[in-house]
Amino acid sequence: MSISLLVVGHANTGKTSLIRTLLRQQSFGEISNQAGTTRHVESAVLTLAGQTLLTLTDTPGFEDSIGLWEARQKAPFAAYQGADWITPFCQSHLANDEFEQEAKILKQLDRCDIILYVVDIRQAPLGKYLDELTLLASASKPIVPILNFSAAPSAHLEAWRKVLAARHLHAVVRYDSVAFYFEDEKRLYQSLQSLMPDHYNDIDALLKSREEAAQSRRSAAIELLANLQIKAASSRKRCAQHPPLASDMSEFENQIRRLESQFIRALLQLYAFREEDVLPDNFSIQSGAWQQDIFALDTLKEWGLNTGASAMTGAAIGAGIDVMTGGLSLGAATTIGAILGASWQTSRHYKDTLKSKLTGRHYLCVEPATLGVLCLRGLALIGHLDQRGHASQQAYYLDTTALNNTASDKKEAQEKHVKRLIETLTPIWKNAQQHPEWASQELAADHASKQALIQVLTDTLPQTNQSKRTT
Ligand SMILES: Nc1nc2c(ncn2[C@@H]2O[C@H](COP(=O)(O)OP(=O)(O)OP(=O)(O)O)[C@@H](O)[C@H]2O)c(=O)[nH]1
Ligand SMILES: [Mg+2]
Repeated sequence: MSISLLVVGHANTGKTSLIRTLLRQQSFGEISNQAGTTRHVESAVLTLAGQTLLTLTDTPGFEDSIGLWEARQKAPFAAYQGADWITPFCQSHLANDEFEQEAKILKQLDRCDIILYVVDIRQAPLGKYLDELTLLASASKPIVPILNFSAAPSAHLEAWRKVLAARHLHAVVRYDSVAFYFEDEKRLYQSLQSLMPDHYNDIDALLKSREEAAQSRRSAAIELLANLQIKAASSRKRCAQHPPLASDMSEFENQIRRLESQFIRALLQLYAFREEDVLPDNFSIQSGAWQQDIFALDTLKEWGLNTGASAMTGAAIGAGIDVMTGGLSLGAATTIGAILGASWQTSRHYKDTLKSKLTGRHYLCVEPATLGVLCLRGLALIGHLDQRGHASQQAYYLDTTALNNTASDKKEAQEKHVKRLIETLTPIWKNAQQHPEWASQELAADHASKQALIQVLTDTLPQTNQSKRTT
C-alpha cells in the first residue's frame, strides 16, 4: 500500500511544480505563471525498486475560497458536522457551477492519506488562505504545509509560521521547486514518516536511494569534467606555418568548443534535463558558441584568468591558444633557446639541430587560461544542476554572475580560490599536453592523471557552488 498525498493550495502557488520536482520529472502536468493552469486532477506514482511508495495527486488551485467558505456556512451545508458537508456539497449544483474547480479538490479529500497544503510565502497569510485551511481541516486528514518559494527571503515567513501554529500545524516544510535543496525534501519525507509510522522503512529506503543517486550523479559529472579537461589539454593541431593561419586557428578553436558542447550535453542527460531547459531557446550548441565564447579575451578576463601566452605570442594568435614547438610550448622553447645561447658551449651544428627540433614543427594547443575557463564553467554548471529543481522554467545563463554577486571580501577570496585552483591543475594539464594520444581516447577511471583531476575537482566543487540558502 502506498501513501496517497493530495497536493492542494491556492492557484499558482507551485503545486504542479512541487510534484515535478519530487518526481524529478519535467513531463508531469503543465506549469505556467498564469493562475488556473491545472484544470483537472492528475496523479503520478513514485516508485522504488518497482514498488509504488507514494501517489501524488495534483489538483486545480482554489480560486474562490472566501465564496466557498460562505457557501459552506449557509443552509443546507451549515447543519453538517466535520467532513459530512463535503459529499452533499459535491453533489449539489454548486459543484458543477461556480465552485467547479474547488469541488474537484473536495472530491479527492476522503481518498488521500495526507494533504500537502502548498503556500507561496511571497504572499502574506491573507483571509482567503486561512479559509482554505479551515475548509481543508474539516476533512480531518493530516495536513503538512509546504512553504514554497523559500529560496528567496520572505518578509511573511514568520507570519505564516504563526498562523499555521495557531492551527496546530507545527511541522511545516520549507521548499523551493526551482532552487532545489535536498535537505528540505528530506524534512518533507521525515514529516511523512512521523505521520505514517507503518511506512517508516519504505520512506527511509527512498531517502537513501535519493541520496545515493545524487552522490553517484555528482561523481559521474565530475568524471565527465575530468575527461573534458584531459581531452582539451591533450588536444593539439599541427599548423602549416608559423605564425599560424587563421583557418588553422578557427579549426582548432572549434575542435575545443565541440568538446565542451559534448560535455554539456552529457551532463544535461545525466541530470535528466533537456537542452532547452538550461540553454536559451535560440541557442544551438552545434554552432559551438555557448553564451560567452571560451576564446574571447573578455571571457577569460571576466573569469579572472590572465592570458599570458597570448600576450607573449602576439596578436597573431587568438586568446587562450598557445603554440607548441616540438612538444614544448613556445614560452618554454624560448626559455630553453635563451639558455642554449647563453651557456651551452656546444658545437654550432648540434645547437642548430636542437633548435630546429624545437622550432621546426608548430602545434596549436590550449592555454591554461582557457583550460581554467572550461574548468570553472563546468564546475558552475554542475553546481547549478545539483540544485536545479525539475520545475525550473528559466534557461540557465552560464556566466560569472555567481562570482560577481559576492560581497567584495568574498570576491577576493573567490579570486584567490580560482588562482589556487589553476596552480594546482596546471601540472596535470602540462602532463596531458605531452600526451596527444589522450585526446582521442578515454582514460581508464584509475589512470593517475584522471584520478588527480577528479580529486581536485571533487575538493573544489562545494566552494565553487556558493549559493547557500540565506534565510
Ligand atoms: N522561484 C520559484 N518559482 C516557482 C516555485 N514553484 C513554482 N514556481 C513558479 O510558479 C509558477 C506557477 O507554478 P505552477 O506549478 O504552475 O503552480 P500551480 O499551483 O500548479 O498553479 P495552478 O495549477 O494554476 O493552480 C510557475 O511559473 C513556476 O515556475 C518555487 O518554489 N520557486
Ligand atoms: Mg498546477
